[in-house]
Amino acid sequence: MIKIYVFGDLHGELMKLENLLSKLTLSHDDTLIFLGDYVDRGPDSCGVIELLLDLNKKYPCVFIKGNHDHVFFYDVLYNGNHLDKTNMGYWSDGAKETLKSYRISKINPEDHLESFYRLLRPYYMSGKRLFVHAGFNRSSPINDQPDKSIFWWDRQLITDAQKLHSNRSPSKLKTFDDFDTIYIGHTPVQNWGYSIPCKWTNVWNLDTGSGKYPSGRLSCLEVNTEKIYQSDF
Ligand SMILES: [Mn+2]
Repeated sequence: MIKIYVFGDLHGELMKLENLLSKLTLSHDDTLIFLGDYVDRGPDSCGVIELLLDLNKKYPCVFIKGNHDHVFFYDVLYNGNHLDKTNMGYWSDGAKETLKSYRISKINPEDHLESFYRLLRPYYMSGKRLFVHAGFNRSSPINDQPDKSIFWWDRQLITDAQKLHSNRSPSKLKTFDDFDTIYIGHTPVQNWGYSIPCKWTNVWNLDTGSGKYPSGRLSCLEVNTEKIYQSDF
C-alpha cells in the first residue's frame, strides 16, 4: 500500500526533520508532501532545504509554499528587498537565523532560489484532498483565486474550522470544489493549547510549532490511515 505523508511547518529545524524521518519506514513510491515554511526561526534552514532536495531525488515529493518561504526567497532574494535590522518585523521573526545558517554552510542562498524555490507550488490537489499552507477563498474554485497570497497568508479557514468543531457541528467546511479533506500548516496548534496535529471538521492542522516553540515537535500524518508521527523533541 502506497503511503502519503504530509508534514507541517519545519522552520529550520533540521534535527527534528531527521529524527521524524528516522521513524518512518519509507518505500520508494511513498509520497512526501511538505506544507511549507521551510525557513526562519530554527537553527538550520539551509540544512533543511539541502535535506529536502536530497529527499526529492529519492521519493516523489511535493513542496508547497509558505509565507516565510515567499518572503525570504521572493521578496528578499528575488526582488532584492533589503533585509537587515531596519526590517525588524521579519528580522526578529527568524530571518537572521536563516542568513546565519547560510553563512555557516557556505552555501549561497541564491543557489536555493534556483534549485528549490522554483519547485514550490501554491497548493496541491489529489482527488478530493487539498494541501495548502494557509487557506483560500472557499466560495471560488481553487484554480481561480485572483489573490495568490491567500494560499500562504490566510487564517480564515482554520478559524472557521475551529469554530465549527467547537460548536460540535457535524457538517464539514463547505468549499466550492467540495473538498473532502484539507491539510494545512501556518497557525500552530499551540494557539489553542494543543501539541499534536488537530483535525477540526474536515481540516487537518499539521503545524505543531516546530521552530516557534522550544517544545514544538515536528509532525507528519499518513493520510490514508490518519496515523500521526512526531519527532521526539
Ligand atoms: Mn509557519
